[in-house]
Amino acid sequence: MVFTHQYAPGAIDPRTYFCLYHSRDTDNMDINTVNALTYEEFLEIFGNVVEKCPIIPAAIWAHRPFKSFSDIEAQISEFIDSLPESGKEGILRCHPDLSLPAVNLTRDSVDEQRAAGLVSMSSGERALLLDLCARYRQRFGFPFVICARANSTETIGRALRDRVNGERAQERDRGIEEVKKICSLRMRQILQPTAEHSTNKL
Ligand code: 2AL
Repeated sequence: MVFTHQYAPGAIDPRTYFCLYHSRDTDNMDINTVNALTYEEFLEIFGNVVEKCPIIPAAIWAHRPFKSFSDIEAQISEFIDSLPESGKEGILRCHPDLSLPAVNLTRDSVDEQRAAGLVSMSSGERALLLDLCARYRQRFGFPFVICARANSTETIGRALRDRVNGERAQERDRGIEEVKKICSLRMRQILQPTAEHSTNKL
């Protein structure tokens, strides 16, 4: 099975396929198309809206027909909230550190980290960021997660310096809220793939 973060070289991004072949004029029209997708197609398109967690869209598939894209987001959010603490921490662990440039990142992560300006940091700034990320991971047992597209290198650095001294339960909750923001923006990327998905170069 092919998920959104595992394209073969040269293969068409399933989201591009989706928007090329289906109308996206209104939420309602789109949602009808989504509801008509097979399970495999749905997973291809939505499989990475939560980083490396295709089990989440696989689980909410049972709730079709969806009323809207917001409904899909709400179902995802509800599913995540229903997980025990270990499940929520597991979701956080599926996220890579903010470590661009790095190998083995999904295309979504690369785009997000690049959008936050992480690729243009000086080596000194990068070393500082990596050190803080390592300290955070060491303290909590899961990575520091923040919605990169909603931040800059400055705000990420500030949040890391603040959160690295936080409490575990609070950090788990903060991280999960950021996961939901990332998910929401990935959903929008699916609707408007021309915005950034046409330029997937570092
Ligand atoms: C990420 C990531 O890969 N994309 C994003 O917005 N945040 N990772 C992270 N550790 O926060």
